[in-house]
Amino acid sequence: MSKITRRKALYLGSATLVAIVAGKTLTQPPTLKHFGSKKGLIYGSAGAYKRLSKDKEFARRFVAECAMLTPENDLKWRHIHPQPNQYDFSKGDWLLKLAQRHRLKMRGHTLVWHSGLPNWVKETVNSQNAEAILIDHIQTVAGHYRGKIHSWDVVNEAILVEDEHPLGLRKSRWFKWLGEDYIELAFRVAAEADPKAMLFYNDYGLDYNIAYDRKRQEAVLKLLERLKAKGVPIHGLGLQAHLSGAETRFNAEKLREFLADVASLDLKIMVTELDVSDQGLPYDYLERDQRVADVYEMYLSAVLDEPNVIGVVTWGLSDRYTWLSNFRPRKDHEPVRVLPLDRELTPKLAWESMVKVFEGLS
Ligand code: 9MR
Repeated sequence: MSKITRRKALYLGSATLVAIVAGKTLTQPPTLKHFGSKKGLIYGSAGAYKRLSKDKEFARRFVAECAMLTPENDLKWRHIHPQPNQYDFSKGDWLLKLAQRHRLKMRGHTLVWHSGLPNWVKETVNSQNAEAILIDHIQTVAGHYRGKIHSWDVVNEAILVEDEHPLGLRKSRWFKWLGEDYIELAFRVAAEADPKAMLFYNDYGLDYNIAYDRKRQEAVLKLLERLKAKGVPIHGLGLQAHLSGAETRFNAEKLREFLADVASLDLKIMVTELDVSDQGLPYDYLERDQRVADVYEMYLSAVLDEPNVIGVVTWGLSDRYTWLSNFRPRKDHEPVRVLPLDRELTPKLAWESMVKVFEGLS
């Protein structure tokens, strides 16, 4: 089959599925936003200013398909706080306007992270000034977007079991400067700066039934328990869910147990950065797309069983723009096929799998 014919076959597949699930009652365009909202879920994607502002076709599709936008990079320290006394909200504001114009909710990503720091932080921050600098950053950034953000990833990736801290904490710069308390501090300052935003702890490596992820789950759960016990204003856990099409060690029941433990702390849950790497999968792209789609379906059908899950955000919408092109490229140098839409913005089997799960058909 030629590439074009195969693409048409996929597209027709999607159209047929939509017709089946929608019957004659389809009054909205068949988008992930539409099918998500029927299940009471927010569907969204990460998007970067440098893509959404330049690629009009992509931006149009983005706002049609998504009910939520997570700025992929533009709110990170390096971008928004490039110099000690200089904040740059221009790109974040542009994304917020786009979101507001098309009624998308906006996530905030992220206020405290070991990565994405500008050089001045690495060069000038120390144990003496770290607290004041962190507070100023959170007050200024969360304050700037006060009332406009659905949920902030207040602290991102604070667990790293390899660092051998007894509680599994990452020995990041913030940890070295301020100890574990930097986490609690960040949530308290964010809550004051934007009392309406939901405040999330966000992390990766919580998905599979492997020793590494189990240890990470345990450390995250203990961290959440400590925060709740201290009355820290935290409202949810973000599961990044950077999955792998070649990884088979998945156990839906065990994942659900973890999510139920999180939910029992009175926390909401969101899938915040979902994608499925196709590294190690066959070249043939019907087969490849099927394997990737199966992982979307397997993962989401397990996660969405948990009633406290409120939304699903993919880390990009179309294979045209994904960090996995650089981070997990294929050995055969073929473009990666890891997101719901292909590079031409045509729905792939992964898109269909998401619809199936949203429709309760899986
Ligand atoms: O996708 C993001 C990529 O464009 C950036 O270069 C990178 C560094 O800032 O961050 C990527 O997004 C990460 C997210 O912020 C946190 N979780 C892991 C994501 C993928 O690395």
